[in-house]
Amino acid sequence: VNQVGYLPGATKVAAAPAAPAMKAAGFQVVDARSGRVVLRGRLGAPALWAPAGSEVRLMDFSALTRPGQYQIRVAGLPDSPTFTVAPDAYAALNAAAIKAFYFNRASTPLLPEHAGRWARAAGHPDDEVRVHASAAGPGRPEGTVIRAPKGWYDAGDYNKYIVNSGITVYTLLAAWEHFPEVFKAQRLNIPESGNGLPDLIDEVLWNLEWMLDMQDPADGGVYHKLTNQGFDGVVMPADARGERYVVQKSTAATLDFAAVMAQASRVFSAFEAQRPGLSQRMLVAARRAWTWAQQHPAEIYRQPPDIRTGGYDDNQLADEFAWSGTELWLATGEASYRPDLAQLTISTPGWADVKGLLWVTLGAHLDKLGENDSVVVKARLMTFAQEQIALWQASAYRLGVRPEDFGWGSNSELLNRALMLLQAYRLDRQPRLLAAAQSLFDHVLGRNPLGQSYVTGFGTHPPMHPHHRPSEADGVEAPVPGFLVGGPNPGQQDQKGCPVPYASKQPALSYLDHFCSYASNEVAINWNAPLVYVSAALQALTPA
Ligand code: G3I
Ligand code: 9MR
Ligand code: CA
Repeated sequence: VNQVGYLPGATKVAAAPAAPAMKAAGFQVVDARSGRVVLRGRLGAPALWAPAGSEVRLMDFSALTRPGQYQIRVAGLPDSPTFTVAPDAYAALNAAAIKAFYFNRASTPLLPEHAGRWARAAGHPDDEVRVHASAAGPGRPEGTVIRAPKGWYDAGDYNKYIVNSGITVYTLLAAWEHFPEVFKAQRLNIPESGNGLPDLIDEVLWNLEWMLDMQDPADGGVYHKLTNQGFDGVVMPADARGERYVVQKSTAATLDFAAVMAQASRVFSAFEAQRPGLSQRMLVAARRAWTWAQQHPAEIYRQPPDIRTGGYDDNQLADEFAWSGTELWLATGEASYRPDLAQLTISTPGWADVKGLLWVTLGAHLDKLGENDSVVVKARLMTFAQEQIALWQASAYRLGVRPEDFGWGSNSELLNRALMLLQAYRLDRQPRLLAAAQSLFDHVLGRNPLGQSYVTGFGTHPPMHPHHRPSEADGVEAPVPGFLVGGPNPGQQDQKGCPVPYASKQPALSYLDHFCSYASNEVAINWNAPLVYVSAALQALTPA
């Protein structure tokens, strides 16, 4: 089951292993307190789910709508974890998923009044960052000292990368733009709470301020990353004191920057009173970045020999051009930025493939498009969703993912698919679009063959040992809460360095809740962002 729970009006599906000894034909939903049976149903026929290599039987208990605490009972199996049905089932999860970004802030102490058990000293002031040889230019020769404080640590490591900051900031601001009612009154207890901006916007601003400093004022190009030479040991941020560098201006980073600055200028135009001039400054930054990219269309990131941290290297840039062009077109109304929509395809977004994001933006701004463009946008989003629906219907787990869809960060792949299905649902309220998105969300919260919640601090069986340096080094037993871990990854690239083996080679079972497992159990900002989006969207869109 989804161990966090269900909204009363949601489609509710549980899964049981089709163990050969299990002869049960029916299941019961029992009230967890009284033990009373509140619903009976029939188990589906056993069916093979290829990603796990085993058979599963489904139970649909959508008829259960009364708020409460429940378990599912099937003769011959242990009772399911206790789960909740409640009208605010995802409110705490959504808040924690945003607060996780606060917990990954660079350049500031986390005070006990905001961070509780996870309070820590400041790390990485990033007020003395050196320009790496790969980034040297006439205005800023090698070794020039610049400032680029704030931002979020990318993941379980302490570096800051522009490429995946792009999709992260985009997704969080899209959540705000699409579902403001979820965030307006939300109190996250961060240092800025109560300052007149919504907390989500304050949190995103922490990273946007860093991003603005990553643009070379001389030419508008944007550094690919701000990093140490190698990954740190398992120490707290304050104890990680390696020299910091900005490395190579890249076309991908510059275009991702242009896209989110254009989007942010649109969002911050509503907050002119609180942050005078910021929206305009962002738009200027976006335009300058775009211009640099036109002049440097193929600056592919190549890791210099003395730099060994994350690459985020991507050599397909048509998607970055089209996405940033779309955001600038909408922000300025200038047709010169406009991509040729008819030529563009759609896919599940990820840090290296961002074309899905332009369809998300256009789908949310149909009012600004002409009739022909509107038709194209709706067709792309609906066709993509129908393909997902076909997979979902054919899947034994009611989960439209195939074995090959499990890779590094698979949980975010699932949630980004849900995000795309939700765009279709926003255009056309077909219940199955919502049900398919719910299924993908359920998977990361426990409706999976390992019975594993993949979000720290949530569910009855959450990750306890994520590859997150602060969680490992802080001496607190519970990891920092609200983080989505990468999830099952048959690549198992970390196996050599792990003292314990993975339980299985099957794609959906290739998960290890051990600190060693950076390939299945790390956290990352671009993985948490769709958790924020989807939990907010389900909360906002599910009929009562
Ligand atoms: O693009 C190919 C695809 O064509 C192929 O079919 C598929 C089959 O495995 O692989 C795809 O490439 C994968 C690539 O991600 C693109 O998604 C690689 O196998 C996979 O190893 C690679 O993983 C990336 C990983 O870094 C290693 O480079 C993850 O996406 C990325 O999220 C992760 O990011 C790291 C940062 O470098 C450092 N900070 C932590 C962060 C999270 O672990
Ligand atoms: O700890 C690193 C993690 O944050 C990265 O995502 C990962 C992939 O680039 O690499 C981890 O560092 C490992 C390195 O790549 C190989 N040696 C072991 C390191 C983990 O302790
Ligand atoms: Ca790309």
